[in-house]
Amino acid sequence: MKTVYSPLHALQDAEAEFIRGKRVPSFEMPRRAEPVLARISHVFGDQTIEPQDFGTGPLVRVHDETLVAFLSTFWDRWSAENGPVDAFPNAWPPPRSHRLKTQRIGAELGRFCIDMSSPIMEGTWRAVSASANVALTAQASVASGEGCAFALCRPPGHHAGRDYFGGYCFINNAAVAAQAFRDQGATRVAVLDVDYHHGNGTQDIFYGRDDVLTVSIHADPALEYPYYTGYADEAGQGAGLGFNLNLPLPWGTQFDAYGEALEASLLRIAAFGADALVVSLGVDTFDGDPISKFKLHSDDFSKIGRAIARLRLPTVFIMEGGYAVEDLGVNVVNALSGFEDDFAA
Ligand code: OKP
Ligand code: ZN
Repeated sequence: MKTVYSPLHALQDAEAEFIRGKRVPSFEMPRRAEPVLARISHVFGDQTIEPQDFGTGPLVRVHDETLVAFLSTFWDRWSAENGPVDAFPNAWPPPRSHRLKTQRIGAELGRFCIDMSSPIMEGTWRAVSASANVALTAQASVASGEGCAFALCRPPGHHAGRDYFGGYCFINNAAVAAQAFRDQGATRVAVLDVDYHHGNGTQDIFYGRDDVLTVSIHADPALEYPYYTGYADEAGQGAGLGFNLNLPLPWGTQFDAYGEALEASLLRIAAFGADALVVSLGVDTFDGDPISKFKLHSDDFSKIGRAIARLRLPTVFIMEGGYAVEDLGVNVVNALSGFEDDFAA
């Protein structure tokens, strides 16, 4: 499988995030890419390609222009006022706020940023736009008949919504890729999110639409980030009603129950009649993941890949989460090679 990769991801290098009142080293770090790259070259040979530059056009197809403008210009304004310090919001608009325009960059940050795990630093925009270009390059390769491709995206994207960012995510790479398929003529596109955390941003972006089916298998949001969405009764709205499927699972979930949710997801996607598939590939469902509580083993990721291949759809895999850095290469590449084995067969 062809992998798209850009070393610019390393420019997003957060010193810290905040968990339960404590400032801790960020689990989402540049080092995450290394074992994945190493395992890819070991299993697939030297097949990584650099992304092309697609500019902001494809981003504003799924995000508000205000978010894209904010992210791309934030650092100059912030660092002029505060110096070169990682930017976290320290104020958020309360529900029902009506004065949303202020003259302070820090207050604007709270308008767009939903949490304290996603600081902006000098290189953030370059890393984030490279990540989106990685996704778009993989999508373009699949659209031109490649069958499948892997976008080794960092920072990840599935928590970024139409006009907000957070959860280590800034631009929703999976949504950008799905929309690119639509804009190039696909009638129906499915997004399958197997990251441990609910793909709230992807859900948000496509919630009112029936042309992009969003399916997410994740930990019960009553217990886990992103907390406020990801429940089973969120089915879409308006024209999009019936085109969002959430499959929350309890802490401790092993592959038996996980596999059943996966089968239900694949049935829904098959019934939808998708022309193309985008997989938000998080492997933080792994037993050894430091921030998660599912119990999948490394060989279970091969099973996930093989199951997805049965859809026989042109498929773009987009890297999302996974924080057990030592095992990340094996887990990610197991999913990809499981897919490839059964896709070709
Ligand atoms: C990103 B992805 C942990 C605090 C949560 C944000 C997690 C973002 C996960 N209790 N911090 O979906 O892997
Ligand atoms: Zn995750």
